[in-house]
Amino acid sequence: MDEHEITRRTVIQGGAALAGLAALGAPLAALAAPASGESVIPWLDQPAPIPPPAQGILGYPLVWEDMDSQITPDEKFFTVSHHGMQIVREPGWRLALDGLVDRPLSLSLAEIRALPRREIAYTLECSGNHGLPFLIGGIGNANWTGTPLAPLLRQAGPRGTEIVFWGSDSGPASVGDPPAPVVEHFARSMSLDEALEQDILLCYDMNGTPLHPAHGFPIRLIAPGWYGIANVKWLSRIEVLNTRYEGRFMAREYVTQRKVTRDGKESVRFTLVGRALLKSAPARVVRGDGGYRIEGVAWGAPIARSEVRIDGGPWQAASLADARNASGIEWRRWSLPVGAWSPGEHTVTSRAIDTRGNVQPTPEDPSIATKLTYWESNGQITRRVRIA
Ligand SMILES: Nc1nc2c(c(=O)[nH]1)N[C@H]1C(S)=C(S)[C@@H](COP(=O)(O)O)O[C@H]1N2
Ligand SMILES: [Mo]
Repeated sequence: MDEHEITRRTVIQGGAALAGLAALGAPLAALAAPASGESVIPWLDQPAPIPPPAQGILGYPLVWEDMDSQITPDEKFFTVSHHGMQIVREPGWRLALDGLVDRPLSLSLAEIRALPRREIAYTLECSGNHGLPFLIGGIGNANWTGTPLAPLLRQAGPRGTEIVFWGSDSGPASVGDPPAPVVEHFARSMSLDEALEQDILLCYDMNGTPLHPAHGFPIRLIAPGWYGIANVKWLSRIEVLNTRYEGRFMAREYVTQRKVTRDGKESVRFTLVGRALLKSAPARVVRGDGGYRIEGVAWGAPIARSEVRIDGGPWQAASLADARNASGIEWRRWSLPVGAWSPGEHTVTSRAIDTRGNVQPTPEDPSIATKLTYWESNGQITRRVRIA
C-alpha cells in the first residue's frame, strides 16, 4: 500500500472526517438510491486496469454503478495528481499574490477563511476522462466553499493580462535546447478577464470539511465551468504576467490536436484544454419491481434535454432532475424507465442537448473523429449490459 493510500484512508477514517461525511448533501428525492428489492446490474464493459505509469497519478476513479447521490462522497471522489499527493503544513503557509501588481498580497489560511464565503456545487471532470481505456471515472460533483478570487485580484491591482496559478508540487521536466535537467512546478494560467469571473474561488472546504490533502489542502482553485486541470491544488502563488504562460500543463500537455484539411492541405490544429464541454453518460442500470431503469448524468453546459437510445434504436427523452444552478456547472441526473427488457445483451447510449440546441457529438462527428489526442473526449458514450 503506498503512502498516498495510507494517508487518505487514515484521514477519512478520522472522526472529524466521518462527521463531515454524514453531513453531505441529501440525494435528489426523484433519483434516490435503489430501494430495498432493487439491484444494480454492472456494465459488461468495465475500464481497463490502471497501467503502472498512471497508477501514481490517478486515484479513486468513480465507479459508475455506485452513483446514488447528487454529491459524490469525498472518499469516492477521484484524484489526479501529476507529481503525487502533497502534504502542505498549515503553520507558516501563505498564499502570495504578486508579480505585476500595484499591491502584492500575502495571506494565511485564517485570513482567507475570514473573507466573504461562497459555496458552489460544481462537477469537476478530468479532460482525459473517456479518452483512455482505463479512464472513465475521472469525474465527481462536490460542494466547494471558499472566497471569491476577483475582489482579491482587484485589491492587488493587476498591471498584466495573464494570471498564473502555481501549485506547490513539482517534478523533473524535459525542457531546454540543448536539454537541461530542471524541475518545473505545476502551474496553469488564465487571462485576467477569465480569472475575474465571479464563480472562481480560493477553495478551502469540500463537502463541508477542510480539503483533504489529496484534493489540495490548504487552498485550491475552483474554476466552475472549466475542465479539472484548471483547478490548481496546493495553491502557493498567484502571479500576474504581461505575456502568455506556456508551461507543461498549458502548452505541452493538455493540448488537443486535431487533423484539419483546408483547400486540400493537411495540417494540425492545436487548442488548449479549457472550458468543460457538453457531455452525458449512462451511470447504471437498476432492476426494480416494475422493471428496469437507466440512470445517468449530463453536464458541461446548461442542459435542456437528455436522451437515451437502446440497441441503436430511437432516441427517448429521459426525465431530468431539477437544475440547482442554471449555468450548468453541476451535473444533472436523469433517468429512463425501460419496463420489460428482453433477456440478452443490450447497448445503452446517451446524449445531452444544451439550452442553445447543441447536441453532444457522436463518435463520428469531426470534432471527435479528427482528434489525435485523448483530451476533451466528450463524444456520446455507449455501455453494454446483459439482462438475465
Ligand atoms: N497542483 C496541482 N493541481 C492539480 C493537478 C496536479 O497534478 N497538481 N491535477 C489537475 C487535474 S489534471 C485534475 S483532473 C484535477 C483533479 O482534482 P482532484 O484530484 O481534486 O479530483 O486537479 C487539477 N489540479
Ligand atoms: Mo485532469
